[in-house]
Amino acid sequence: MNDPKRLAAAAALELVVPGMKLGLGTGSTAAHFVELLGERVRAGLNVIGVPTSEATHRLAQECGISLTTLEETPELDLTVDGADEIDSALRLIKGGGAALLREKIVASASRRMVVIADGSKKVQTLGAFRLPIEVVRFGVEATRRAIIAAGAAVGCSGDVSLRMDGVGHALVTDEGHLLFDASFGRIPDPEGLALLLNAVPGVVEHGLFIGLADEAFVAGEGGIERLVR
Ligand code: ABF
Repeated sequence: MNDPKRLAAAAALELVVPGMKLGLGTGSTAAHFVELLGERVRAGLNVIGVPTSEATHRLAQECGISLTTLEETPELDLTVDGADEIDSALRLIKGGGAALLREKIVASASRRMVVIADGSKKVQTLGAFRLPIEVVRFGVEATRRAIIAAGAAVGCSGDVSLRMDGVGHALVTDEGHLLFDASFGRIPDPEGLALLLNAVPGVVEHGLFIGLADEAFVAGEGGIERLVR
């Protein structure tokens, strides 16, 4: 096992104890965690999980992990999830996997959130990765313009475009919404941008995760780096 994403996932797995109620993340790094957790479950580990996407739901079922919902289990012990960017304050950009809404709800319902990633995700300043923003279908062009204005108010400008699926249609999220990706470039004031985006009618959620991640396991050439907020 020398895949950095799998190494990071294995490090997070050490935090799991019997009886835990887990949030199961989305993306390729989180998939490693789900697979490794499944091996422990098949060896007798007793945990339950809330998946953050339909894709993770399917994978967790295949791995034999007992699943629940936030309706049945509204308080989780630990969420393990990936990220697209991580800065030194453990602020994240997430949503490359189109699962940011459920991911943020599950992370917010968890006592602890641990991020797992390869070294390429660490950045000085968020924003090289296009910021995903989940929006309702109604009034989508008006919402796009309001998002552009919100970015401009905190010094962020750039293309804001609908995410397409593989066959030329606008991608539809698990919750039935659309996604914009905003090429804002460097985001000098993530908190300010998050507040303004939260106030845009039509925006359901965005990929700035601020104050949610408690720690991160980042796998690089030198091994696993543990970051704590
Ligand atoms: C998911 O994992 C997404 O929010 C994020 O975009 C993605 C990272 O993907 P990967 O682990 O495949 O690099 O949590």
